[in-house]
Amino acid sequence: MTKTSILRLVAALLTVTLVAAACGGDDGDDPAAEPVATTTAAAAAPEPATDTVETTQGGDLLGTIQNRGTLNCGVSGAAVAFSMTQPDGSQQGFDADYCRVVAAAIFGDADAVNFVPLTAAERFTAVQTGQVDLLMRNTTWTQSRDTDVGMDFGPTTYYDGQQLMARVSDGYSNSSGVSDIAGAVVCTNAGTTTEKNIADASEAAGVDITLNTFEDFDIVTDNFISGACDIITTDGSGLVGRKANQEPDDQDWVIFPATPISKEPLGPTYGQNDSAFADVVNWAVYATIIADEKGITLANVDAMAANPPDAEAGRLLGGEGELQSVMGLDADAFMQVIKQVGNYNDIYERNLGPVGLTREGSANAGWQDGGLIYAPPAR
Ligand SMILES: N[C@@H](CCC(=O)N[C@@H](CS)C(=O)NCC(=O)O)C(=O)O
Repeated sequence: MTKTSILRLVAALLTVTLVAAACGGDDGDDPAAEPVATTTAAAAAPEPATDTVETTQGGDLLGTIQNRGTLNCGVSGAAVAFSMTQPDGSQQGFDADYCRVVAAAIFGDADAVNFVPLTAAERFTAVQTGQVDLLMRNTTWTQSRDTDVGMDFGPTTYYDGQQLMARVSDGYSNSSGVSDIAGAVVCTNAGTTTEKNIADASEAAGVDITLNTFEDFDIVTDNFISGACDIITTDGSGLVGRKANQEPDDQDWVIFPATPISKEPLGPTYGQNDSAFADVVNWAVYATIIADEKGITLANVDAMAANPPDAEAGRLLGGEGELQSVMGLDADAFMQVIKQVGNYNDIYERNLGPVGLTREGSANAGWQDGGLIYAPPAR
C-alpha cells in the first residue's frame, strides 16, 4: 500500500468517526462537553496532530476535478457569515461563495461543489489525503502551514486578526487588553493559530490563564453562554458573527482589544506544488477583485461583456486576447464567476455586511480606497 493509499484510508476512517463532531451549527451540542485540552498558565498550546503529517499533493488536480465533475471544497459549516450549514444542508457564506467562484471557473457551474464541513483540526489532513481539493475555511496563511504542513496559499480574501470576547458584567470593556485577563478561563477551538497566539500573548503580558480548547466553535460559544468560559477568542470576524447571532438578551458581550493580537490573513488553501490548480484558484479570486475595481458586478456583467469598459475587462470576460483558455478553462470562465457568484464586493456585502463587518476603512477595502485588496493585472 502506498503512503497516499494509507492516508486515503485514514481519511475515510476519520470521516466516519469525526463527521458527527464536525461543525454544523447544531444546537444540540452539549455545552458541558469536555475540553479536548486544558492548558494552565501561559504555556504554549499543544500542536494539533494533523500539523505533523507531511505529504506533497502535486499531480494533475485540475484534470482530476474536471473528470470528477465537482469540486470538493472544505469549509467550516459553523463559521457565521463565512460558511454556515443551512437546515436544508446547503452552505451559506463568504467562504462558501468562494468555493462557488472556483467551481464556476472550472465548470461554468457555481453549484458544482461538494461542500465538506471540517473542524479546524481536521482540515489539513483532509487536503493531504485528497478528501478535499481546496479549503475555504477561515484558514490563516502561516509559515509553518506553508512549509512544514505542505500547504500552498492563494490570495488573501479576508484580512482578519485575533480578538477576545467577554462579558461587560465581568468588568470588561472595549478598552480591555490581554493584561486584564489574569485568572480567566479562556476558550477556543483546537488546531488553530488562535490557541497558540493567546498562549504567547498571555505569556508576553505576564498573566496566567486557563486555556480550554474544544473541538469546534459551536461548543466554545455554548460554554461561553453557560458561563463555563469567561472569555472566548478567535478571528475578530468570528466573534462579530457570534455576537450578532447568539448574544442572549440578558448578557452584554464586548470584543477587545481594538487592535487585534495577531494577523490572520484568511484565504484559499490547497496542497503544495500543483501550479495549474493553484493558478485557477488564484486567478478566479483575482477575477472577482479586478471586476470589483472596474465596477463589473453580478448585476451588469452581461452588458459589460458585450461592451467592455477597457481591454483588460474584455480579456477577463472572455473577449479578444483572453487568457483563460491557456489555463485549461473555458474562455468565459471568469465571466461565469461574476455572473453566477459576483465580484469581490458583491460577495463581501451579501455575506459579511449583514453581521456588521464593514469593508470601508478596513484592510479589506480595495487598494484604491486605502485597503489591501489588490490583484495583479489580467494581461
Ligand atoms: N484562522 C484561524 C482560526 C480558524 C477557526 O477555526 N476559526 C473559527 C472561528 S471564525 C471557526 O472557523 N469556527 C467555526 C468552527 O469551529 O467550525 C486558523 O486558521 O487557525
